[in-house]
Amino acid sequence: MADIQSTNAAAPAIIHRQDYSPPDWFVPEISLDFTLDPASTQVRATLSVTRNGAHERPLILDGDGLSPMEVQVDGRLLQGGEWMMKGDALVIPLPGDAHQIETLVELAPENNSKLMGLYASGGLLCTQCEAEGFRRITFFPDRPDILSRYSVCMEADQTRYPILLSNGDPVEQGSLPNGRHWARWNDPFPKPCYLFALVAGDLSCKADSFVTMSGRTVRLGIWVKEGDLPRTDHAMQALKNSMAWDERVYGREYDLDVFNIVAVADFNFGAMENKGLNIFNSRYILADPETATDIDYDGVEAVVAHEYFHNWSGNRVTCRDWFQLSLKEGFTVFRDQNFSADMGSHAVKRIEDVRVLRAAQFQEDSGPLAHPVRPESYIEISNFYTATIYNKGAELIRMIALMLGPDRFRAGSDLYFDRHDGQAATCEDFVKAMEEGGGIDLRQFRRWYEQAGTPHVRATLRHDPAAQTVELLLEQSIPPTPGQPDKQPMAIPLRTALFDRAVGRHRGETLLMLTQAQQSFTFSGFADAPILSINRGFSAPVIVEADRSQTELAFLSAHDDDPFARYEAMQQLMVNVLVGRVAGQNIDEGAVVAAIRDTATDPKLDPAFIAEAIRLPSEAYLGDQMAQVDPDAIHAARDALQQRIGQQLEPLWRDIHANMKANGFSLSPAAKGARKLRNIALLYLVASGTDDGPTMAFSQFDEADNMTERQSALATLANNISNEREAALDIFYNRYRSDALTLDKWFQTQAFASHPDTVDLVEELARHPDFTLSNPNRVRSLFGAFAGNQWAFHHKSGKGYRMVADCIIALDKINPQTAARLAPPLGRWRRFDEGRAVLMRAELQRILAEPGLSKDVAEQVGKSLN
Ligand code: 0A1
Ligand code: ZN
Repeated sequence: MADIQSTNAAAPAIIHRQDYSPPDWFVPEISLDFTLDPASTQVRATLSVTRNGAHERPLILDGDGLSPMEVQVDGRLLQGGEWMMKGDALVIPLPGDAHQIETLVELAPENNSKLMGLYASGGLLCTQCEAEGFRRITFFPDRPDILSRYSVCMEADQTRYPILLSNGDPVEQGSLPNGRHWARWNDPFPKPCYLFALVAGDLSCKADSFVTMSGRTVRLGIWVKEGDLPRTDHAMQALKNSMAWDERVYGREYDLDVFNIVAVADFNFGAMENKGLNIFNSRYILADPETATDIDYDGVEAVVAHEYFHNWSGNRVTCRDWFQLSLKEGFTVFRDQNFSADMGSHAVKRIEDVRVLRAAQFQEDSGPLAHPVRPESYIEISNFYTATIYNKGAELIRMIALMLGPDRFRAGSDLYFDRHDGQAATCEDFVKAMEEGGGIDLRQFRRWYEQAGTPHVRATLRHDPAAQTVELLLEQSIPPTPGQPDKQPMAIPLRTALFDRAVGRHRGETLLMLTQAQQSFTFSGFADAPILSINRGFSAPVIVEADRSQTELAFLSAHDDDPFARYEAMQQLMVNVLVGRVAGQNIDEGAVVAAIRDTATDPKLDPAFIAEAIRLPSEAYLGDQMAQVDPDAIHAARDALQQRIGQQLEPLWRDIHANMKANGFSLSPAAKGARKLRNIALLYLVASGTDDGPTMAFSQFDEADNMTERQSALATLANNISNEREAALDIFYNRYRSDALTLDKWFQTQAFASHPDTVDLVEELARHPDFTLSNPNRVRSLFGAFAGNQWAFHHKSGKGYRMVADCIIALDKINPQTAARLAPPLGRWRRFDEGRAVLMRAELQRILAEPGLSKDVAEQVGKSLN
């Protein structure tokens, strides 16, 4: 494979954080004129530019695929030779310190399959500029530390595009000859160009209003296709709740007279926080009981909140450069997590968030793509919208909030927002504001931003009966990650309690700060050895290794008053049995079955919590606990245990399934919890192999008045070979084939199924007439779900690897961003046996040898091979 290097000879440029330098030119004002048309759109941009300090460097305007049709300076048309192209950038030498630059370019939005810049989606024209899409619309210094006031005029066909939206407030509109019309919008807040947006289309508005804490009325609009209007209620309620929450919890008020949201069908990510004009992937706006699961409803609420919260954490205070991305993303995820917890259950939300962190971020942190929360370098910034930047970033803020307590944390956030309002800031600015506003020294804590890798904490408890003391020895280690072989100790806050076996309680929780490689803490007054409950609430994003017997874990699973720790004890009980069995030990499942029975029958517990606690850990999580992942053995062990739990507690599952059936649909936390528990009961029943399992699942599928129960029954059926499986899949397809978001569930359920033929089924589905590479949601539903299905994807034939690699190669020609996001599962080859590792590497090498590969995919695949 020696010639691979030479086929990709031109090494792409690496951008380094240390190379940051302030801009040579500022752009305080920009006026944009769009003559919109899907085949040919003209963009005239007028920039007022000012020189930053004394230098003689020319003005350099970024472009991506643009060629200037005109360049003017101060009203004079420049001749060729008075400007030049350097790569994709436009270079204009300028004599004075302040000038007006005008450029004209032409775009073809209907040919823009990358979904970056101005593109067409389902009859709409819309934009996506973060991170570097604005340069695909017009020539501009495309970096987040250039803040400009925007005035935007759009002209378009009145019938095809009756609605014209942009950032800020609408100021004027009018008709034109030839069936065209125009509208002008002004945004009074200076913003970076990644927050620019426009939308043109035939849209209907769900309208509402919100009165802010200072008494201003804000007009709210959610813009969708007319037929989707009935599916916007939940998003609107979530928006109003978010606005009220940010006022109450952070003292932050909305600042424009209008707040608009638009739903689009083709979108690379979840949504985008453009100032005053959020653009959403429609899956995070549209929801009704017929088509959306409870998870979908929660996703809508969380993403609406996330984008809204960015108005302060991201827009009013933005990022100086893209290395600071977690400044806005980590903080905003932390804010949306707490909002969702306040709207529902704190315990369940924390469990869900930790599950996501472990599934996505811990895997990233232990593989070839590991990077710090504040990275040092990148090739393609789109690849850095990662679980580390978002979810680990949120955990860092959570630790700061824990160490400070609510009042001092609020003092810190107030200082941060007030000090940096209207600025492009850094992670360091945030940490300093927390230190000063909250009164804390975060010198050592800063390492969390610098060092990649998930810290391991070994906890050993030593009891001295004579002295009646216990010593807790804590040892931390951080594994090497790419470019960081040696690590310094981190400051790790661990909420800890010691339980008295006799009384089933602890004597008060303490927050231990582990700051050294090894540290010991002594507690007195313990005649008997207590049981350790540590990292309660998952207070730090670390892996704890504590030697606790199955008896001790069973004790915690019954008595721990911290719901996360209680859940964790249950999970660890199950992990011990499963990992032990995969390693060939015959470990008794009695403690697991008893703990599940006791938890499921405890009347004091919330059904939503019970559902989380009694679920077996995922196959992927089990793989993470092993030195080498054995997908087949893990699947077999987990499946067998699931069956035993199903059989041994069969009457309990039948009871729960009958008792948790609701009378009518509601979205209350209690109703959602009941559905969650009922679905787990069905899963165990079917897993037990009982004769009527498939018919019970089919009845639930058939009779459900909501998608949560219907899809869950379908997913349960999809795992096993049965006539009911085929019937339910057919019915589902025929019922929802015309609704893209719901049809995605049909693809996803099959791709994620624990079925022996999943690999072949996915291959067939990729040829299905409803499968398309041009819609990112559809691609993720099939190949994203499949690559997350450990047993199926790691089929030892290597067929799964080949299919995903084929998809990446084909998609890269259309949409590199979405293609690159499918690569990381192939990069985990070091975690598998030699046979699989060789096959995975071969696919990575095949991708890398592809001529004309995007830098998005080249970066992910290249790093994965190193
Ligand atoms: N800032 C958005 C995420 C986002 C990033 C890049 C995009 O381009 C395709 C789109 C969205 C957020 O955090 O929600
Ligand atoms: Zn965000």
